[in-house]
Amino acid sequence: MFVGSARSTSSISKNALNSVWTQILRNKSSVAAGSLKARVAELIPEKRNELKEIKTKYGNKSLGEVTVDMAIGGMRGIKGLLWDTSILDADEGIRFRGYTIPELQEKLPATIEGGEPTPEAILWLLITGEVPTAAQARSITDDLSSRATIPEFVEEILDRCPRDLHPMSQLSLALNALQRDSIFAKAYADGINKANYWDPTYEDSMNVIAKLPLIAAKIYRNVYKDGKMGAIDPKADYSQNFANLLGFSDNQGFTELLRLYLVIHTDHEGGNVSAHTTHLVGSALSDPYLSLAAGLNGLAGPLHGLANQEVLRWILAMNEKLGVDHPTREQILNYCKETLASGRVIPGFGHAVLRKTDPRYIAQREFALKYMKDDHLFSIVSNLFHIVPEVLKEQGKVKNPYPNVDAHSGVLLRYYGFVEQDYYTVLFGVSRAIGVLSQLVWDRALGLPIERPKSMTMASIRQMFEK
Ligand code: HAX
Repeated sequence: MFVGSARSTSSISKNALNSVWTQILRNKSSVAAGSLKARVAELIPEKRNELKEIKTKYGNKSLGEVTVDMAIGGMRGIKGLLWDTSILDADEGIRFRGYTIPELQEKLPATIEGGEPTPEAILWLLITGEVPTAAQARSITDDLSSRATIPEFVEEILDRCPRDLHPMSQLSLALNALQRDSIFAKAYADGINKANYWDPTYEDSMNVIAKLPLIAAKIYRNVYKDGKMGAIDPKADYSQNFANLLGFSDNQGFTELLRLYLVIHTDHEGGNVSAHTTHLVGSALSDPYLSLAAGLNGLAGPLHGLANQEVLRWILAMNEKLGVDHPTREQILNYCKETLASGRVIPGFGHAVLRKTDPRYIAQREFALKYMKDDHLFSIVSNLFHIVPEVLKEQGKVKNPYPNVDAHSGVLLRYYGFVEQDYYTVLFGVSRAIGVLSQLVWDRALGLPIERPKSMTMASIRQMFEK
């Protein structure tokens, strides 16, 4: 019945598998053999067993000490979350289900020969841990296309938004409104058995991912263009459709950039603000629409995803101030120092976990070297790559002086005529949904509990140590 069932059912009981399958049928979901959903159903008993085994074997072992500094300092370094879709190493950077970005570029199916992998392919990988075949990736394209509609009232809400309401606020608003159609919320109200939570979570998550390009493009067209938007082309891939809806249908360079962009921004383990917030809100059994909207509100902060708009704004402000397109090394150095002296951060640099240049930055730099090496803004980004770390190191307090993902994306988008920087975090949000919702499906499949860490007062900390 399932693709690859002989391999993956060997270590799990047939009864467990049958029970998940029966639950799906009872739930009246239509699950095509070989589909992503069928594969998830097949993997669930295995993963539930694995978690049970980890709890039995290691449940009472310590993952590390928690110091007062860690508790006060934004919980930096505390290992307190289960997150399976990706993991971040301070020096090496991100691995998505075990794969680095260059490995993804080599292994995941692409739309064009030798081109960037597709978000559909990484969605399959993030959910199953398995590299999809081209046909499996294509099945995701088809599935997402078939789900890509938005209700008229959501369009109307967006049409009524003032143009100066930030695109991220509009995205959050639209997601909250779309929540009316949450299958999870309805199933919960109807008394769904907790063993089945993953099924409507999966359905909602796929619906959200499918609808996001429509919402995002509607926001873009309303705020910056004439409000009119094309339709989904069922033959085109997710990124091509998104590019079409935005109004960039003839811009193949932009579409290819979008594929890279949508893949590398999906996931960055569980502790970052957008991922952790989605997981936290989801842990209260808020449905995927509400959980993701909360996560995206966190992404909209300037120390997180909004940094991508801030970087370009900061670079353009430098050029304007100096009245040049090609600032000298000396001029850039002074501008960085002025930024720091005015009590602001240099956007796009630094990271809470990474201690080396972000591989997501490197992937974008390589894209720029391939397609736009003579662009004047790219040359500024290249200069900043060398100059900013010197300045930050000199300051002495920054733990990671190197560029992060947001230092590069703006100039790439701008090169292809996508110049509206206040919108850039929306693109990040569309991509981030793919990662955090993949994990949310597993949160529900594994029955992870409501999150509730312990907080302390200053008095209680004193009491602990001054007794
Ligand atoms: N410019 C100036 N100062 C910086 C800095 C930067 N780029 N990065 C860190 N610092 C400062 C911190 O503000 C902090 O100062 P105080 O002690 O005065 O509070 C000090 O250096 C130590 O900070 P840290 O431990 O090195 O860094 P944090 O883990 O506290 O913060 C941040 C990590 C990413 C928030 C930080 O590096 C920063 O503000 N960077 C600029 C904004 C940015 O690019 N954000 C995007 C990050 C990646 C991401 O999430 N993308 O979505």
